[in-house]
This record gives sequence, structure tokens and C-alpha cells, in this order.
Amino acid sequence: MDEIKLLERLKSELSEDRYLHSIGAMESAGDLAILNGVDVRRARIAALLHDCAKELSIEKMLMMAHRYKVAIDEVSMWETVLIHGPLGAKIAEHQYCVKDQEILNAVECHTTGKKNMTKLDKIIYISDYIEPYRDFEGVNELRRMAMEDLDAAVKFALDFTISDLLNTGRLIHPRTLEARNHMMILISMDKAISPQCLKTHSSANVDKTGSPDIMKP
Ligand code: DGI
Ligand code: FE
Ligand code: FE
Repeated sequence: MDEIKLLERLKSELSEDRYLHSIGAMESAGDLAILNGVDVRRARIAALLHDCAKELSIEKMLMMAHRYKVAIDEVSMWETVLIHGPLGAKIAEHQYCVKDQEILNAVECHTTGKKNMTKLDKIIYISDYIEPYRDFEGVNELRRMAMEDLDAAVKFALDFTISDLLNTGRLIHPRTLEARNHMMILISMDKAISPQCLKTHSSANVDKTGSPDIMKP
């Protein structure tokens, strides 16, 4: 399906607000793709479709998750909003005829993030946060950060999400934590900050991958 057909179909499926949010995410993702050397078409399509499952009723979401064999883990069972990412990837594949696995992966992890996100995954994750229709305290600062340093912005947004989840007493999905820890390690490695075990056991045989718990015997 080309972009115009996707737009028409989405418009008929989503509420006006969700449709505008998706268009906004598409524009932000296009900008970030240019800045980060990522295929612009891919980024725009992934952003456009990222919330295609967001407005389904819980009943319909569970029915479709069953149909498309989307596993629902313990946290998602309690926090059903988390299903719309993985289910959205299946709907994008089967109903919007998207075959590009990188696009589907980015839709799948757009809510929690995950360990080892690709540049496209990060672009979709952060576009969802900073698209022009989003309005929350600090959004302009995050927009500026995203345009300058994608990794720093993703890590900041993950921290923000986790604080919000803690403040509002919600469950934190393991993938959210894994994504945040991974981004923090990645940024520390970029800044040549060594893991603690390298500092305290400088002569020990330590795996240099940067994982904090990988001391070898
Ligand atoms: O679909 P959107 O509203 O555009 O945005 P989203 O897909 O990023 O997030 C939807 C909600 O999911 C948002 O309120 C934050 C929440 N969320 C993200 N990570 C977690 C989470 N909720 C829980 N309970 N646990 C998480 O780890
Ligand atoms: Fe979403
Ligand atoms: Fe969204």
C-alpha cells in the first residue's frame, strides 16, 4: 500500500485525534530519519501505522491477539495498553500489507522500547513522544534533544516514562527497563565511562562488552 492509501485507510479506522497524532509522528519521524541517515519512507510508514491497534476495544484486541498469535505476558495482561504495539505490528502486516520486517519491529516495540533498538526503532519511539501535537511540560526541550542526539533523547524519554509509571503506581514492563538500562550503558560507552567492575578490578579478566555483570572467573 502506498502512503496515500495508508492515510485514507487509517483515517477511516482512527478517531480524528489519533489520526492527527499519527500524521504528526510521521512528520517527526521523517525529520529524524534525514538527520540520522535512515530511510525516510520506512520511518514515515512505521510512524503512520504505529498506533493502528490503539483504539480497539479490549475484547477486539484480545480476539485479534489470539488470531495473530500475539503472546500476552503477565504485565500486559494487567496493563492492556501495552498490547497495542505488538498487535499493531500484526495488523500492519496482515491488514495494511506491510512486509518490511524493520517497519513491523519498530511498530511492535514503540510503547516500551526494547534492548538493542535499531535507529528506526528509536526514531519511532521518540517521534511518538515529540510529534507536533504532543503537549506536556518539557516537550520542547525533548524535541531539541531528539534533533541533536537521538540516543540521549530516547534515554531521557524512557526515564521520564519510568518515573511517571512509578509516580502513578503502575507496573513497569521488563522491556521498558531493559531498554532504559541498555540506552544508559550505550551512552556511558560512548562517553568512555567504564563499568564499575572495570574500575575496581582493573587487572581482572573482564568482558569488555560493557555489561555490568559479566566478570569472568
Ligand atoms: O499510544 P500512545 O498513547 O501514543 O503512546 P505509547 O504507545 O508510547 O504509550 C501508551 C501508554 O503506555 C503510555 O501511557 C505509557 C505506557 N507505557 C509505556 N511503557 C509502559 C507503559 N505502561 C506500563 N504500565 N508499563 C510500561 O512499562
Ligand atoms: Fe502507542
Ligand atoms: Fe502514539
